[in-house]
Amino acid sequence: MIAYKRVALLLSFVILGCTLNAQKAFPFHLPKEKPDQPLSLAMQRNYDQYLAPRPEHNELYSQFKYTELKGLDYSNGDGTVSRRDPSKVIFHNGKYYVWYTYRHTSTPPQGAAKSNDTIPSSDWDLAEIWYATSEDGITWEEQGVAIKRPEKPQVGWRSVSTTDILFFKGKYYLYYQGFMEASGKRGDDCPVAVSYADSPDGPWTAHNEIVIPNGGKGEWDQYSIHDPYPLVYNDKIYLYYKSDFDGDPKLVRMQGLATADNPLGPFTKSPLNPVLNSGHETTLFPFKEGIAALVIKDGNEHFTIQYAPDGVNFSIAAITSSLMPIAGGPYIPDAFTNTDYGKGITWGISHAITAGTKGKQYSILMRFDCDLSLEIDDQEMKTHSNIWHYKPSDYYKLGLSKKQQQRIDVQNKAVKEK
Ligand code: AAL
Repeated sequence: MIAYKRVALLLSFVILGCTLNAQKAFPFHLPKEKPDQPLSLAMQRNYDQYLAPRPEHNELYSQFKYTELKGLDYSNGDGTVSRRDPSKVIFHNGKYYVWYTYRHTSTPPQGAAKSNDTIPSSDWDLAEIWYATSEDGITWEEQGVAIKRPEKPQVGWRSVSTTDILFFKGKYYLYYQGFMEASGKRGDDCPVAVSYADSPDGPWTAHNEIVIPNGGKGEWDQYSIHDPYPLVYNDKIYLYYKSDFDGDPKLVRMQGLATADNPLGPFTKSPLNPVLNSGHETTLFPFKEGIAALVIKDGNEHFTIQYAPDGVNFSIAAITSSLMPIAGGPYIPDAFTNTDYGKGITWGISHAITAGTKGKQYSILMRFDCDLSLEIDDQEMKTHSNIWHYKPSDYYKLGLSKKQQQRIDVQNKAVKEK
């Protein structure tokens, strides 16, 4: 009998041992590597999807800080001068260069119905591509026009906007949206055109041909090819772009990829397009062996930082808690070097389209700083919990609409009558 009890006791210890071992609790000190134990989906993701288990060590996590630019005049905010959709920043001959949509019109935007040859329909209608240079990235000297609107019926005769720069085999290329009618008349419909030059100061020669055509009938990008964004990657030009589609009733924005061996094309669109299911203006940069993307304001994955080891298949690599740069044009030292190990970014130029007041809409350029770089470790940019200290007034700014208040009144009435 005693022997039987001893065996039973021993057995129960063995079983207890096994279960305790199988169920050992997650350790207090967060393991740097994925621990070899059963993990919840969230904890598997924390090790498999993000570049480090803590944001502080995640090279693709960062705060964004903003600085007002000096040197650019906005005509006392009367809405007749606007600068928006900046390109990537390049460094040449001791100076930084940035290109952008420049609108100087007799009136602020008046909408498609009121637009004509001199009255703009939108903030990027009747626009040109201008550029500015800077010694420090904060004080900028406007140099003037780079791309004028070509004669009708050339692509872009109505407006040229939303440009980005490529340096390839000793030549400079500016890609831009070329409008053949006032934006908003049908949609924000346009293809992409390109101009080239031997120097970032021009003169620029228009290619006068569409290089990124709209998609075929019924395709996601049949109407708009926006925010052309070229990088040199895998010995090719990787040009990312945004399109607006669905429109049932609200537009969906996603991003696609087109690649080419020659900057003037032909470009081949990826059969997997769209390659980003969210975002608006395009902002991407080489990172490690792949491509990283700032995915802003639209879609299920808005306001995330994403990474594709192959430049095509993106996943969320970080979720940032601060205001991400809108239409960010970063300074990317290895944007055009065909690097096989991208170093990342620390600053750039972005825009705010909310600079004006009602009926006087205009946009301004601003500087953003961050630490999405393998070459610096700015832990101030890596903090995450302390920036949520909004004032009550910040919350109340996001107040309920009349319609929402009425719904709540109905709900309250229904609860009382139950
Ligand atoms: C921007 C960009 C494109 C659109 C319009 C001007 O945010 O996506 O450039 O056409 O809005």
